[in-house]
Amino acid sequence: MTGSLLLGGGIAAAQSSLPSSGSNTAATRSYLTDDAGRSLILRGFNTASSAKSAPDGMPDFTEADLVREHAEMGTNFVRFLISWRSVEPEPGRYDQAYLDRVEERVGWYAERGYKVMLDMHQDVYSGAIMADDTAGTGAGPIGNGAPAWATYTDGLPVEKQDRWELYYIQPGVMRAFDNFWNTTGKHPELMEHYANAWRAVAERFADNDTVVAYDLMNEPWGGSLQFEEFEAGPLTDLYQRSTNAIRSVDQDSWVCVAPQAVGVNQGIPSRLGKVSDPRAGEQRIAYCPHLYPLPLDLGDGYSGVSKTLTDVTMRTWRASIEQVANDVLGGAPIIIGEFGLDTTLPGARDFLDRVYTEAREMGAGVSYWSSDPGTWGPYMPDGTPTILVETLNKAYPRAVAGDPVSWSAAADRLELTFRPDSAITAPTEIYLPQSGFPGDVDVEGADVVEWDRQSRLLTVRSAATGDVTVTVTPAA
Ligand code: IDC
Repeated sequence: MTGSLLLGGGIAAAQSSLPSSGSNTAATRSYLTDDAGRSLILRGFNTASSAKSAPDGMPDFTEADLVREHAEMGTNFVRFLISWRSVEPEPGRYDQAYLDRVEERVGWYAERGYKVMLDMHQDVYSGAIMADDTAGTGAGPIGNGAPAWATYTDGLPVEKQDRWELYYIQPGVMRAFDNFWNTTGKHPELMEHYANAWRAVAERFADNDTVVAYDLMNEPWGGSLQFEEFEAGPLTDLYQRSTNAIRSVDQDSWVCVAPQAVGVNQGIPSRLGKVSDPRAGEQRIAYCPHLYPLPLDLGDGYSGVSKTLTDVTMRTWRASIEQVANDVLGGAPIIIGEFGLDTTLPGARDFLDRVYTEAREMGAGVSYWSSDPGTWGPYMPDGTPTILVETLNKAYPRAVAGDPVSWSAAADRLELTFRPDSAITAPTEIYLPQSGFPGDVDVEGADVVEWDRQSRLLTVRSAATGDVTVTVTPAA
């Protein structure tokens, strides 16, 4: 069942409907920019799944946890989970105390130079939907996201399932989505509420330089509408309305759109429509898809047949993602909003390296799913690190004062080629981990502004007019 729902025929479908050249998509790379105009290379986590059903909507993640993450992995980015049920607990009433709590967490990130993307998360529509408890097993809420007042299952059944994803095709859940997208014609108000909830969030963070992006909806699901009917229809419509609502209060933050999750997360091409940004100046729409190759999600490792299938997924996924970012969204920057796996699976390290390599080549930001303790995360519940900590703690350029052309990193070497922009006065920032860069560093190709061994941040400047290549190695 899972296989046929998520992928059956998916790989073949993806290959047959890909643009045959595929190569027109590789050239354009664009980046979110900070207030100084620098291109941002974003690396971080989703924080956190624990927020989904917490009464106060906050993740089980302390400032001390952030201090540790920052020190041990050098992240500069977070996809921070928020939810519609917390923003708008009653129709038209926006909970400012909830937004205060979000803002407090954003402050922790701000203090350490991070950028934040707020993710309006949902899984299986809403925590207000319960699995039918006919077996008397105490079946509880099955998902999270929408407030109870916006949840209309019309009394249709929701039977208990073994995997959370399978709830998506239960009749009651399908109907809740059909009502949200107004496919039933009975609830035109729900999408309007959703867009207005975004306006309330954007109003709060419009002047906050740390919040750079709004991820409009986690893993959209169309109910009885699928693929083109859904993506080019109500999904694009919701994105446009939410973008317009955000722009009525916030001109500068990026708006992130994502495709239908099922199928597209596994490599099938998306049919999302164009979302236009009404702001003056350049468009600030970003594309934020997820990557979950099916074999890994089902618990196979990255080896043998599973690796072969995963590699096929990776190729079709990347081509599909770049095609939408470039051809549909007009050269939108890409952030991989989620990818993740059980780090104890065979080949997990290879898969992690593979994804970060792809992301680097694509010029894409990455938020790993997730920082929650456990075998998928960086730390176990008792605080012991998993392989993630070491695997993610690599050198990377964080903010580039010009156009990044390419970069690469090894344990004790960072190379960045970029075209300096003389209008940007802030320096280029490069993160260098303690492991490979314990002492002084040699820098070629640019002038060092500062090497701060405490924050592990190297800042450099170049007045060149063409491409420059900066090479950083530990001092001999
Ligand atoms: C998962 C959590 C799991 C929870 C489930 C449903 O890890 O504990 O029971 O959500 O809320 C996604 C989703 C993301 C998932 C993640 C891993 O966006 O919410 O978290 N995932 O399954 N899409 C594909 C994978």
